[in-house]
Amino acid sequence: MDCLFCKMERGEIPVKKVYEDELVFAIEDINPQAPTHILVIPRKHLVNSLDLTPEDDLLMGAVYRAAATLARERGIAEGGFRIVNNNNANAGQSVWHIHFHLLGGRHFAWPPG
Ligand code: DGP
Repeated sequence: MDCLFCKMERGEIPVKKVYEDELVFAIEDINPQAPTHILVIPRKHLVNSLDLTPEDDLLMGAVYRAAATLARERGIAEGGFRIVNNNNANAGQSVWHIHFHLLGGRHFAWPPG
């Protein structure tokens, strides 16, 4: 399949995985928006949250646990962090394989831009 994150998952595009388990892997974002900016990526190809079905409930738990593990490892857990999932055009989704941004190491405004 001609999908960037699927190619990374299969090892066809070399990328440093900073975390991986059976269900997800994580990489540093190429265009970081915060001192810590990691993408947690399900191995399964789903376009975005709209593709989730009940069989993905375990997968979503794995996503959030991986992000929390990485937040602790990177020392951003106590200070605060965000987990962001962009869905479709208005949200700015640019890669069409579901992924979750772990952002931390600075203050974030609310509401988001
Ligand atoms: P989104 O806009 O939510 O679809 O986020 C896609 C993110 O993927 C964006 O922050 C940049 C990142 N990205 C795109 N291409 C690559 C790549 O080749 N390597 C890495 N590490 N990140 C990428």
